[in-house]
Amino acid sequence: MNAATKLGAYLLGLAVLFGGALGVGRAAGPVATPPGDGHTASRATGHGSARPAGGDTPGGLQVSANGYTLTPLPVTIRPGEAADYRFTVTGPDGAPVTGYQVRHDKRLHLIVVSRDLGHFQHVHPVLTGGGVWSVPLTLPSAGAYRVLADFAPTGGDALTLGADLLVPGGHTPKPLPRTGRTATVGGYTVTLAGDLVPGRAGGLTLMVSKNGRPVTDLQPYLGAYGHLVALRAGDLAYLHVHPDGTPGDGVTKAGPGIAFQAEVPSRGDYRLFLDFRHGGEVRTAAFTLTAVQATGAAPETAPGGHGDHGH
Ligand SMILES: [Cu+2]
Repeated sequence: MNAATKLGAYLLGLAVLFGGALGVGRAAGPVATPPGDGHTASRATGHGSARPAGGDTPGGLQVSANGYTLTPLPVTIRPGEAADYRFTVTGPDGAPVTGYQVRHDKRLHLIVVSRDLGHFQHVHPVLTGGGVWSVPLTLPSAGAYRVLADFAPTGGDALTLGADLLVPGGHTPKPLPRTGRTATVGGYTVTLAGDLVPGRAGGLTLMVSKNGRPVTDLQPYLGAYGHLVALRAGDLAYLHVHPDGTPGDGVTKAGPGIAFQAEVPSRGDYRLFLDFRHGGEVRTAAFTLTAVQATGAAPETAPGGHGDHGH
């Protein structure tokens, strides 16, 4: 192969790669949901009481589930430049869905995350005519991203569908940040207490402080004092976590602790993103946490990996 031929083959390869990715949403029709095997304890909790998409399959892994398909509209996103990201959700009848339930203050929650889990955005697209969702999106760098749409059609169950989003250009993936229980963001320090135990709902509490003082006047955001998203490292399975209590219920305090119930389907590393609002601004604190088998459960080898797994 001479240089020109090689270059041509390379470009053709790129075209196939990117063309294929853009075509995924359109090409994928409704897929049959495989029956759950009844013993994988993956109760990924969505907003509300919904079961995850695809029975016991965690949410976010499929572009199509239960007859609903996430279809991104073609767009080329350049690093650092705002783009209008648009998509539809088609229903079992093949038409774009226009009726959605409001959950956590919104009809649809969109998570955009880089495949290496280094970049995270939680945005709320607006529903324009014809069932087309639209959101301005700026991504910092080239690479592979995952878009996760969390919604419940009117009269239907909540589900989370996921699609790839590829930003052309050179890209150096970063390793998963080390496990840890303290995160800092914008002058705030957030510490995490509690464990992720596969197959068992467990409490996680995130304590927010600023300049060494506990924050006790958190502001409600999306119907809670915090919004926690957990994504499994390796496949970005989406585990939306329930907040414990709601602002104004007479029991739930506005900080410094924000409590959640989380259940993960398997051992391994998860990246947790906490959105909280204070001083009129929403900030995101991120943690890497390893889900470990409960003491006394069937013995399993501790997962290998990076960072400190200690607690
Ligand atoms: Cu949201």
